[in-house]
Amino acid sequence: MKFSPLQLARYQYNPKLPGILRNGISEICVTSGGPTTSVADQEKIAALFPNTYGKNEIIFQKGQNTAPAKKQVVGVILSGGQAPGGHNVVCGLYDALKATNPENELYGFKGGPSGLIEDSYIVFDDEYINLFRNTGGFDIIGSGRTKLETKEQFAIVAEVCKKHGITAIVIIGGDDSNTNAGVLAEYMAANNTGVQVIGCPKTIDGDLKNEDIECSFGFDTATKTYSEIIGNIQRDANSAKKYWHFVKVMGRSASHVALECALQTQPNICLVGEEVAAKKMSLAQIADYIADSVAARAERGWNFGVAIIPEGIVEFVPEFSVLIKEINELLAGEKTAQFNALPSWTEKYAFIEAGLTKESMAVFAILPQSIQQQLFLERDPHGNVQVSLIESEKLFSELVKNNLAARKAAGTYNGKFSALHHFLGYEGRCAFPSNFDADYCYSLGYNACMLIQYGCNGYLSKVSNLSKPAEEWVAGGMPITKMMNIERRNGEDKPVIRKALVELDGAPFKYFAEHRAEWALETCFVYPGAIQYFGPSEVCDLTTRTLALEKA
Ligand code: FBP
Repeated sequence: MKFSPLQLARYQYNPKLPGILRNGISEICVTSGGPTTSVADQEKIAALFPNTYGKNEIIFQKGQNTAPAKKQVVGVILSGGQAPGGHNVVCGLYDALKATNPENELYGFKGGPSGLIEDSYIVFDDEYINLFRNTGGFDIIGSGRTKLETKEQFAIVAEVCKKHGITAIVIIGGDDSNTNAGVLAEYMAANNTGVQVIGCPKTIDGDLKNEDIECSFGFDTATKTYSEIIGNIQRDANSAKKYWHFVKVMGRSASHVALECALQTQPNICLVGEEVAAKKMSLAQIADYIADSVAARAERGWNFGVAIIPEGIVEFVPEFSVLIKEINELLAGEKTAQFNALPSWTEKYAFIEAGLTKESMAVFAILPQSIQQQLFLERDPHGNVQVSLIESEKLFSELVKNNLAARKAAGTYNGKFSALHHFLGYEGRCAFPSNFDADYCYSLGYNACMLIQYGCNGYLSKVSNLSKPAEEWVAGGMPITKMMNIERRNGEDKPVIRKALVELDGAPFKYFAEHRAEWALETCFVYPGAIQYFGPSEVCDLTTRTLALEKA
């Protein structure tokens, strides 16, 4: 294997732990933050989780470690999309286990939750773990999107644990995976398996956060990576002065990533899905809003600019959501085959026109043909439209182009509009973790081991006070049931961790809203540059603007 100089240098980096976890293991004791209740639907959640509901918050402090000195065999899985820092969660967990008792063992189940079901694993040792310290990716054991949610699956997991003498499982995942971790914890307790379950908050989307979890890991590095690229594009735009760049950034539903990138780079436009939904904006209104900026800048002779589009935007546009629902119904069951058998797009178009309501047809008609075809041709195995594949950056640039053509015809616009498109997603998910993510993730893993030592079950590893230097971070754990409420999923009431969307009365959005009119007209671009791993702390240890504003 060949290693880059940066990878070799990163192996030597010592992630910073919260001050409290820097004491020797024997000097970490527990204090209780008091009993907890779920954020909503308390009675229902309490009834569903009789063994794990209402437990105390855990906070670690300096003092005599009173945890029973029992040997631990722990299993770990990575679940869902990659996020920078996942390797460090595993490394922190491994190091804490070995520091507690060199006999402790860590099993890594391969390929995500399915590895646990299929009993596919490796047992970590120093040599293997050392290859992954402070590196991006999830390739240490791989990841997957299988959901652990049925009683049958839980029974298999309990069997696998029994077979290897596993005493605890750590699930590193997003809101869904940690919801399932909570349900699995309840199952393990109800069935007296003696297996504890601990979760760790992961996702670049940033939508697993609440009053306890200040941010999910990976968001920091991914948004810094995207912001570097957006900054570079902005500098190119400002140099060549001839293109409008439409940049779509990942974030399946919430717009945290887009908003954070906008706060870091100050583009001319950034759409925020949650605002679009709140204002019930139509596609035409959004296009008009962007075109206003293009036209105003053109009047100053600036036929260039940058617009950030969140990946999940179209689902927030009410008329578009209705259109998607109608298309899904139009092609339900055998009708897909009927549609596919039509020989030409003209005939397909007539079929669509006959099947959609007048309102949805009006929305469909203004879409560029490439998007229209995408909606009907690229479908998931259930026959549904694959919304995440819609090239919304192209959709909006095309709608803006048409809007500007109408303005030109009316004599109100006389600029030039030439658009380029980018999608920033996978580029950011496996980057070398920033110092923040390297430190935060290592701390989450180390802390998870402490929670296991102290017998916790159904807890999320919690490291907080993150806008302060790591020395001042607070370490502990929060019962997963505290973050739950009841939501309707696939026609059923389910206990789930509430997904955090962008809050329109939150400080990050408010800051953006106060400045965006100026950014839309002027050229206020900021060029953040690449993540720095070595150098002054004020450059290398910066947190996100979102966290800084939320905690200001
Ligand atoms: P998680 O919620 O599992 O962390 O993944 C989020 C994400 O990165 C989204 O931003 C993106 O839409 C999606 O994963 C892409 O998934 P896939 O890797 O399966 O293409």
